[in-house]
Amino acid sequence: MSKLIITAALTGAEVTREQQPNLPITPDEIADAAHECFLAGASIVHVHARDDSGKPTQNAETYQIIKDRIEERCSIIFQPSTGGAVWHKFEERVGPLKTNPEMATLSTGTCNFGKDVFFNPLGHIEKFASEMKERGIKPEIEVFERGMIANAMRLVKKGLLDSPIHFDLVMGVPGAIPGDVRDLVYLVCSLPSDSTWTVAGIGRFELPLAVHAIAMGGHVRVGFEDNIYYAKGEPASSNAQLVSRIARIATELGREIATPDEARQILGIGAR
Ligand code: KMH
Ligand code: ZN
Repeated sequence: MSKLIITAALTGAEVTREQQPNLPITPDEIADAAHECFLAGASIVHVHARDDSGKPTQNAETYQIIKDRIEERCSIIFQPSTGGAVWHKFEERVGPLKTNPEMATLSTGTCNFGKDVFFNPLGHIEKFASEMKERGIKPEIEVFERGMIANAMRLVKKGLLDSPIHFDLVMGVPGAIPGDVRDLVYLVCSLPSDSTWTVAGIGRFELPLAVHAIAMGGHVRVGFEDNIYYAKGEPASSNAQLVSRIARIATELGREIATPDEARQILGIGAR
């Protein structure tokens, strides 16, 4: 089994300071949180930017500032979101790709997202994929439903995505695939055999799915984007607290933690 890649999803587009007082919002807060998570064992940081008022933004300059500040602090892999918020337009969502990150997310299908719809028609998906391919950015395919795996494989057939593919199985979003262990097994059994995968369990699904992924040879994403609690009714004190717990459990289970360079190697990202 390879070493474990832990991704810290620090901020997201949906969580507010009212819900989680320790949510990192400004570029310095995000960079400090990324550094803390790096020290706790994370090798990838998944980033959503916010503007000065705390509203989600896909502005390229804001992402560039965050990327620079993270790079000043540590070598963690910077993975901005192209998903943004459900109300961001396609033209806005490509913004962070202009920073030429090592990785970026790419959602390969439309799904319900709470009361909203996360809109990803095939034409948009192909444009994101070709932009990432041109810039040499490794996509992380965000899977909210089984059909999104099939759509990723269509991108491979069209020459817009290289194998092996790295997937993030986002599970437990209200309106999309649930977060039960049988759903995880179903998705993992549906992946091309040479894939790498991580799981992002939403809310109460975060911890049980993470533990199963560690045992199954997958990787793990945690952080305030997905879950703001450490335990039922107990808000987490920081993103790093959630990362530390995963590192501790993995170590107990005999799974070593990957450094950012080891994660680059596992994911086939050229060292820069
Ligand atoms: N905020 C969600 C609507 C991604 O980062 O690529 C989409 C999302 C996926 O978070
Ligand atoms: Zn995200």
